[in-house]
Amino acid sequence: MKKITAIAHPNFALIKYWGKSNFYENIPAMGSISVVVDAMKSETTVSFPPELKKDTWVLNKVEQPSLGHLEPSLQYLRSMSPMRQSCLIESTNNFPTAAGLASSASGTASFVKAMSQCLEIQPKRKQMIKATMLGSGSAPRSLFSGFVHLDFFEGALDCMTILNPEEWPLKVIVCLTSLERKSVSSRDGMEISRKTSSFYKDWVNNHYQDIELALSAIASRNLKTLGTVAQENCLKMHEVMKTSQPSIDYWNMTTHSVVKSIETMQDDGLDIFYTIDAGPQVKIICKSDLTEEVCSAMKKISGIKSIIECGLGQGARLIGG
Ligand code: 2P0
Repeated sequence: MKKITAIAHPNFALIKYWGKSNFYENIPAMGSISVVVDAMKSETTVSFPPELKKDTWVLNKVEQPSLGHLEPSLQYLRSMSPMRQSCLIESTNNFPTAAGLASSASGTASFVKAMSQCLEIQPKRKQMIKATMLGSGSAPRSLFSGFVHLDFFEGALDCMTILNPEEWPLKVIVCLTSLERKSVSSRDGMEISRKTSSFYKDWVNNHYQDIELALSAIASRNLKTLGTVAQENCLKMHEVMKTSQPSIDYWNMTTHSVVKSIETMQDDGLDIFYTIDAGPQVKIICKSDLTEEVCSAMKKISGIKSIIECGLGQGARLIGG
């Protein structure tokens, strides 16, 4: 029986996507820029056991009630192949699921990579982007390595590496402040914000400026400028969330303490910055020579559950046979 395994890493947005232009095709309303991290990963194995009666998804050893967000990706990939046998999808994450750590991005990217191979199709780059995006709007970014830009140029969608990990080997220190699943999914939250936040229009209209500034900061390896624009972009997104009705607030007390501690270090002249996604975890970006100092400061904050030190990682790929 054919069995194919792929891995993909989560990616954390520096310039974020929050809101869709097309809910049904899951098309983001704006571009985004992210970093793929190496120490965290999703691994997905796809096979077609002859006795299997229906498509089945087992996540972290627990059978799921449905294929969930993987279903639209699977349907799209199947439309390119004559194979119709029921598939078994077995995924694991080596980090907490649905807790604001981009497990849906790495999970979907590893699934699409493995399933394409299993179906013996060779999707083109844009088809891979579409297949992943149908599962999760941030998943195309996990197909690529290092700094990644998910771009909308004149309505056309593209996704690419801007810098490979070795070209600017920054560190990402992930501070886990809760291991629980988030109470509002990104998908629901984005729709609530699009429909109700009075800041949403400005958020979308001014987004391109942040993208441009971040792209030039990355091209010139300017951490200070990248940090300023990324941190502001993050705070704008959380403002859009908070001004939604009902208000969405993913931060907990420890998130606030971590942010305060980072701001103190910034005031002391440390060239570091943070970003926070749809969850309470804080990701700190810095050069490698500051990793130890930042980690030891974070370890002193009560409420932190664990700290994951990451470098920049590679895009989704097949492993083994
Ligand atoms: C991002 N996030 O750009 C933003 C920042 C969270 C906050 O993309 O609805 O799991 O499946 O497309 O991709 C997380 O949302 O949501 C996300 P769907 P996804 O990384």
